[in-house]
Amino acid sequence: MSVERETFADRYPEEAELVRRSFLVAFTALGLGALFGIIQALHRTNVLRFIPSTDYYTVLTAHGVLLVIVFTIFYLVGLYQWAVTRSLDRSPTNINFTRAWLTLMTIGSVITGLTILLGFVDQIGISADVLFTFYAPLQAHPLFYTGLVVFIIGTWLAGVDWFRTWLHWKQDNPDERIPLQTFMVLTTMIMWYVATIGVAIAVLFFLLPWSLGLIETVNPLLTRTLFWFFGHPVVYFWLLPAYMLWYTVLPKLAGGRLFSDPLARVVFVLFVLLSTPVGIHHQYVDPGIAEGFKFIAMTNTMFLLLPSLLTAFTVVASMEHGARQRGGEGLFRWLTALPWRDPAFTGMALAGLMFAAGGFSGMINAGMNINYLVHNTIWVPGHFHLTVGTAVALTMMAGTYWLWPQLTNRRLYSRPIGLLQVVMWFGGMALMSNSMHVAGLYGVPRRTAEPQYAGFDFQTAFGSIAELNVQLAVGGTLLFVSTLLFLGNLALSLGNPKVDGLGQTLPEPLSGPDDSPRVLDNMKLWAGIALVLVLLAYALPLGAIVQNGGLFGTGGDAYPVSVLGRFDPGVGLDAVRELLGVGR
Ligand code: HEM
Ligand SMILES: [Cu+2]
Repeated sequence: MSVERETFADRYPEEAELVRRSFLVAFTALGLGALFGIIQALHRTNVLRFIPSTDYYTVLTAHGVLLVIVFTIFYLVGLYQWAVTRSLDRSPTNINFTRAWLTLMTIGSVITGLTILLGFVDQIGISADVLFTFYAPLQAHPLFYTGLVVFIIGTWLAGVDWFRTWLHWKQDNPDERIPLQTFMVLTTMIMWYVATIGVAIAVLFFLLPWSLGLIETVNPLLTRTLFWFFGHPVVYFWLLPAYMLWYTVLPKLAGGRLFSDPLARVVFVLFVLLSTPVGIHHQYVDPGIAEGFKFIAMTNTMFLLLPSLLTAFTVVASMEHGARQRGGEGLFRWLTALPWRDPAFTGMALAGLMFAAGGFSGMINAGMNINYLVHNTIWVPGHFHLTVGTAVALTMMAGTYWLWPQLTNRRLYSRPIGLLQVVMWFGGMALMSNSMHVAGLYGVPRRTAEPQYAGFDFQTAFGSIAELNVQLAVGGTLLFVSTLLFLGNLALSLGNPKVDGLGQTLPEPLSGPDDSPRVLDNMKLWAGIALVLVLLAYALPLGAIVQNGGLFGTGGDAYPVSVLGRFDPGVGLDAVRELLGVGR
């Protein structure tokens, strides 16, 4: 077999096995998550109800956690393991270490997942209906947080593994630039280390001790803020593997080469710097954080448009280059020269298109004042089903169509089914997310089994809420069927015979790494600046939160259990007097 046609599985059989294993966990989570997705889509639209509404939060928590923690992150570690090994052309320094972190991550996910699912069985008394944002005052069983800790430690060790492999490579290649894919992996992990500081503190020092009963109360605003410190950058943790596929694989699928390697590096560095000091933009309506800090978060957020616009430019330019290599001509006619029958290409291209739409609704979310219009409405899930639910998830599925043969030496079972699958996802999501956005504008809430509020009318400009519900249900169903097609196609591929020569190489960029300034490869510098920016954005608000509410909150009875027992008319009267400036 010629080296050209050698697959990843031929060259690195053990690593390929580990990548397959992480994909297996990812796709199991995807299947389960999609099942819960369709259940809640049909339930909240009243189309089909077979769970009691009291179980809705168990379903919603499982849906969120399985999809945005387990599916995306297991796919990421599989993809990144492939990318580091491939681009450095080198095995991990110690593959048992690689096995160990993957095992840790798996154990953590199983513990967390089971803790959530046990919520369906009331008799056991274990549950974690805390949604994927899991901040106080919602409280889960300690096993939920324990699983999360184990999982996160696993991801940290994955980063250690990749940095270590890179450092060894560097000793052997002191003068070479970091290969692009490895560069992407390392920058993503720096961002991840910075981001997870927040969630690690929240879980280890507050939520876990609290659910174990070691401390009595927590400061909800503090744990919320620490969560969103992590909760925004985590969206880039989902997104960056998709970016890696767009930058390094999509141009090849289009028949060309990446337009600019230096630009890709700049984009990843920008995410390291800009992704963390923005989390407060999820807290515009939280009392207890000064407006000024919210404003700073908003400004920082708007800067994040830059790397995404750069990406749109580079990726489209690379596609156009590919199309012209294939004989495409004209101002727009080159579009027809692209390989639209290839599910890997079409899936990624459609995912990118949806990402643009998601970017627009994201701008609305980020605007401090206009956010009030959509906050906590179903608009918000409408937005992130375009971004993580399509730009990321669909790119990962499409990428798998290309990667799978190289990990298994087996051809894909059916390319036409793959094509149908990605188009169906696009269509289903167009319907579901459109209806969510519109319903959100009418004030339909998210995260509830009973959004209809009997006796209350939602006013619509045209059409009706019933119509939007049908859209949501049909869209959700298409998505579910699409997931089944994806999983079925992969499962059937395993029945194909092994063949030789399925290997694919990735072409060099038009403008290569040597055109980029060396300072871009200085990981320590970027990590340092990122930390300084985080301090600037967070030191003061966190200080104020702790000063006002205490590290562990102000007390255990924040919720009036009975209005009558508590209400002291004297206090209210005093306040009014003070306002009016009249003495007693
Ligand atoms: C089969 C496809 C899917 C369907 C039918 C579906 C449906 C839904 C619906 C209807 C909601 C809103 C529930 C509510 O607020 O009451 C929701 C929430 C959510 N979905 Fe999906 N979804 C699907 C796929 C995905 C994917 C691929 C992802 C991410 C990779 C995702 C991530 C989420 C998250 C994070 C939430 C919010 C959970 C929360 O509010 O705590 N979904 N989904
Ligand atoms: Cu955000």
